[in-house]
Amino acid sequence: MTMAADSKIRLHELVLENGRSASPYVWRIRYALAHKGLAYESVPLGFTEIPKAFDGRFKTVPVLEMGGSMLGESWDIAEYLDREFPDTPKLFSGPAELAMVRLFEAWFLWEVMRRLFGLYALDVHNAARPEDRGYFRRSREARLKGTTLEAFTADRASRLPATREALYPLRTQLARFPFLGGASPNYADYIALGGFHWAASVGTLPLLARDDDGLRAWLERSMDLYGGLGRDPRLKPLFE
Ligand SMILES: N[C@@H](CCC(=O)N[C@@H](CS)C(=O)NCC(=O)O)C(=O)O
Repeated sequence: MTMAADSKIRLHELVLENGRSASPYVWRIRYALAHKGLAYESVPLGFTEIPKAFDGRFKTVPVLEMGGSMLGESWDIAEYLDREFPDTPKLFSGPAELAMVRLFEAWFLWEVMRRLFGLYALDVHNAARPEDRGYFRRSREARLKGTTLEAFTADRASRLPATREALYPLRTQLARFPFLGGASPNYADYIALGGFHWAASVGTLPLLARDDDGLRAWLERSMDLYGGLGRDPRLKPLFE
């Protein structure tokens, strides 16, 4: 598509020491932009660069920049993209789909992302740019009421069975449909994929069992989407 120079899209992202974009929320928007066929320029930031980059206006990424304006919060960005580019494939066919995907997100955050943090909190620290590690440790250990990242994750392997079990609803859905969204991927797929991208970007403990065929087939299919957008030799194995 052609766009006026000032309507060029920039996506502010969070990168690790190896340069890989790792935020599950940024990945949602990477997939949302690909779904809509929108080209963009990536602006890589480390944890400690985020507050400075926006004069304190945004504390988290993704931040979408377009036509001189900035927008934070992945949900706001997704809805904005559907509004602003009505002639491109829709992320949400209507308010009912949007509401159901929000329910999916609430479930995924509570049941899956929380558990992934329990597995990978120290791995994120170790994979972050060296200059960001102190901030990451301080901010996350404060959330853990002073428990160190090392103590928090020391017994992490014992949490794998419950984490794998928490993914059961995904397997049920994927036994019926090729994607969580049905015949083709929707924003629920991008939310879940974001979580797996995060785990695979940092995780030194494989998340999934070797025989998890349902999730494996979906992940293969999903990583291939949009010209293999998710494929990256820097990814760590998700399967043991
Ligand atoms: N509700 C926000 C959450 C975004 C978020 O938490 N981003 C994280 C990266 S995964 C971040 O930018 N963290 C910065 C920090 O921890 O200082 C959204 O949906 O966009």
